[in-house]
Amino acid sequence: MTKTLEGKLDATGLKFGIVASRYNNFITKRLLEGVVDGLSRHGAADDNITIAWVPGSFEIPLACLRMAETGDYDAVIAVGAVIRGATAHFDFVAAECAKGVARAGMETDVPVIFGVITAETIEQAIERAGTKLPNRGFEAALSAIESVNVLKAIAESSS
Ligand code: INI
Repeated sequence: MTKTLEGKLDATGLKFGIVASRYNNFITKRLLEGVVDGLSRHGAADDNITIAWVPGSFEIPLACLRMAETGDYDAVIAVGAVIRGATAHFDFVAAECAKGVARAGMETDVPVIFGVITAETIEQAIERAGTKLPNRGFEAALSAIESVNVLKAIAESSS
């Protein structure tokens, strides 16, 4: 018989760390609002949400790793905006941020979610912060909740 494991979108009692980048903060503030809204609307208590600010997306991975290593959080969510038009080193910042966020999760066994926008233009970044497109931060919050709960379901199903 087929067994299906899924993560419920229920954040009751869960604890979240958020690492947010100040660079392009006119975008990252919107993303952060989306994350907090997404967590709260699914049952997370304000007291269970901790935000750490870093200078830019390049600095996100280490802060995610440190937060995840504390063992205080069920999931960590990275929030940043890397915009190609704004930098000659877009590819380096974006790639190192993505690799580092993935690594922080794998090394700590804590879900670390990539709520970082990588956009070709400022207009595209604005769209992804919740104008034409859904707020990427809100989506990241849902990914965090689902990931925590599906990992719990996997652990509980093992015999
Ligand atoms: N950081 C970003 O988060 N987004 C960007 O678009 C960006 N640009 O354009 O350069 C950016 N650069 C800063 C970088 O993340 C580091 O903070 C900096 O290089 C110091 O290590």
